Formats: sequence, structure tokens, C-alpha cells
Amino acid sequence: MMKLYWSPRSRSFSSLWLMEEAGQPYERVLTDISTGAQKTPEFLAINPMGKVPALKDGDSTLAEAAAICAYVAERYPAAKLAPPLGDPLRAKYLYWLFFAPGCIEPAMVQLATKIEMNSVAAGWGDAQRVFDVLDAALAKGPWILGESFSAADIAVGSGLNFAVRLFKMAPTRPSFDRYIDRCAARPAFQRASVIAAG
Ligand SMILES: N[C@@H](CCC(=O)N[C@@H](CS)C(=O)NCC(=O)O)C(=O)O
Repeated sequence: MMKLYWSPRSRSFSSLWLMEEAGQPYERVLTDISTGAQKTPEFLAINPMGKVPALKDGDSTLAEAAAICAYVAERYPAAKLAPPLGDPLRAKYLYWLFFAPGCIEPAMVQLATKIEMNSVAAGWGDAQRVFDVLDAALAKGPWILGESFSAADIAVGSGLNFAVRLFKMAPTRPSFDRYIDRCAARPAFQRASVIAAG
């Protein structure tokens, strides 16, 4: 059984949501970052970055929320959390899966810290560009790939929920509100929210 290392009220939320969507039994291993549990040698052997979420599957270990999305979607194909190999939608799936940590995350940090960057050199451009691109992509919906929900929605939806709804780092927009509401209506999201609250 997979083991998910998580901490309340943290980025672990996306992995909790993912595991709840996957619908397979998993073990939750509380790794409370407020107690320093992420700095023990046992945990650092799983994620040398000392950050949650992290996942153990047999002898395999990994971390980084988006990588966990990709891994679990592949391990449990019946859950249909990723377009299968060869499906043309896979291009956009990978794009959004990488966009979440590559663009949404740094945009959030930039908004929170107000650090000025050269937008040509910064890989995510700037927060305005990131949120404009997301706005256009979510204008139609219902999901980031169109009709089918996927693990990319878990990566993007968790990031947007944090940035615009929970921490109000960026002003919301009608497309974001509709999308976050749709994500939040999913039973797996709701179960994960209860768990993540600690
Ligand atoms: N890049 C990581 C970020 C994970 C992360 O920053 N986790 C925070 C909690 S939200 C953490 O574990 N912090 C504990 C620490 O740095 O000591 C991911 O996407 O999973």
C-alpha cells in the first residue's frame, strides 16, 4: 500500500486530494512540519529536501506534489487521472502538470514576497502573465483539459485555490471562481479538505 507523508494545512493537500480521487487504499503518515518531523533522518531518506508531501510505494520514494500527481495517475490507470499514452490530450496534460510548479508556484511566491524580477529572465514571466494565461485556459472549462478531469486539475486547482481563495494573494476572476467551485464540489476534494485541516 502506498504511504503518503503529509502535514496539516500545507501543500500536502494536493496529494491528499489526489489519493482520494485515485480511490485506492493508502496509508497517511502524519509528518507534522510544525514539530520538525520533516527533519528526521527517516524522513530525509524519503525526501532529502525535508518537505511534504512525499510518497513511498514499496521501495520507491518520491516527492514534489506534481511528480506525485504524475506517478499516482500512472500507477492507477483505472482512475483515469491522466490521458493514456498516445492520446493527443497528453500534450496539454503534461503542459499543465508542469505549469503548476513551474509557473503558478513561483508566481505565488513572488506575490507573497513582492520581489521584483526581470520577467524575460524569470521562467514564469510574472504573476500577471501566469494568471492571464490561466484565465484564458479556464474560460471554457469545465476542466483544464476541457471535458475530462485529470491530475493536472489537482495540480492547477490546488495552486489556484491557495493563491486566490485561501491566501488571497491574487485577485480572483470569474473563471477562477467557477473552476475552484467545481474542484471544491468534488467529494475527493472535500474529504481531502477535512483531512488536511488536521
Ligand atoms: N516543491 C514542493 C514544495 C513542498 C513544500 O514547500 N512543503 C512545505 C509545506 S507547504 C514544507 O514541507 N515545509 C517544511 C520545511 O521546509 O521545513 C512541492 O511542490 O511539493
